[in-house]
Amino acid sequence: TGNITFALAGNQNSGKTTLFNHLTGSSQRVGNFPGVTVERKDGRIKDHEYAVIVDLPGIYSLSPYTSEEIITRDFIISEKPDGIINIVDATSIERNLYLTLQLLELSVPMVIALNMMDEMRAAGNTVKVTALAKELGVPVVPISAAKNEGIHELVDCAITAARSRTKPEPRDFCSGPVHRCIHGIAHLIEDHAEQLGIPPRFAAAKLVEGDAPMEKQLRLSENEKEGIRHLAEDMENEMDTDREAALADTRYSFIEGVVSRTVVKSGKNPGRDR
Ligand code: GDP
Ligand code: MG
Ligand code: K
Repeated sequence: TGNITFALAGNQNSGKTTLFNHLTGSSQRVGNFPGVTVERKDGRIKDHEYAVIVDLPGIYSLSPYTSEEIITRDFIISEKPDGIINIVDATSIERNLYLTLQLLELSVPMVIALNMMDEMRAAGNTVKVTALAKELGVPVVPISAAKNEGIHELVDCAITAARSRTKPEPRDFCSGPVHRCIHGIAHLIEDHAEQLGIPPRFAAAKLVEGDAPMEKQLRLSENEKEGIRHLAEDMENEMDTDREAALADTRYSFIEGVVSRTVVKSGKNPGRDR
């Protein structure tokens, strides 16, 4: 059967450390990611000693703005973990799903650990977990890291996804001009991206955002860069907004749709998001 490696990824304050401690108990090792002072912790999952989990830094996106964000995407792209456990704070679900959408595009088996369910319950709010999983194309396991609830189910689900190499079912997060732009660029850079093991759609979205490290990594020709510029400018003209805003708006409107169909708030205690 061999070893399995998981990456644990999520926003700051989503409960990542609390979950990591429950998963690994006392088997943690602390080091640094190569070349940077960002802490790297890994450990073996209790009762599943063949499964190693690496705690990635808390981040909000996979854009190259901070070394934490770059480390996370480089780790997933180059070390190719067998699975990602994406911890999501259910009480700030809109903001947390922004990272989730980008992680999904990395095409690695993934499970969402929907955390803080105790707080959701206390506020009288519920999440239609099965519907959420269907909308996102990956399993969702409700947990409360602080109360040690749902952890076994999460581990079983993550190991099953990793062993069966079940990748997220592709979902189209964008429509109209953004869709045309991303698909046009993905087509243009497909060969470069695939050679490097980077999913073309992920690379294309990053290029639309003007991601300089990604441009360099892909070793694009001047012609290709010109083609990308054209596609992005067409989109900007059609949308009457800049490329980064166009992409962020598209992601957030997808998320708003998903959340409106899957999160039921009682109205008593509307929580942090609203
Ligand atoms: P990190 O920044 O993602 O590593 O988050 P932490 O594990 O440090 O948790 C942030 C805060 O949320 C801490 O005060 C935790 O005790 C709390 N927390 C974590 N998980 C849960 C949970 O399931 N329910 C509740 N109510 N609080 C939680
Ligand atoms: Mg932490
Ligand atoms: K909290």
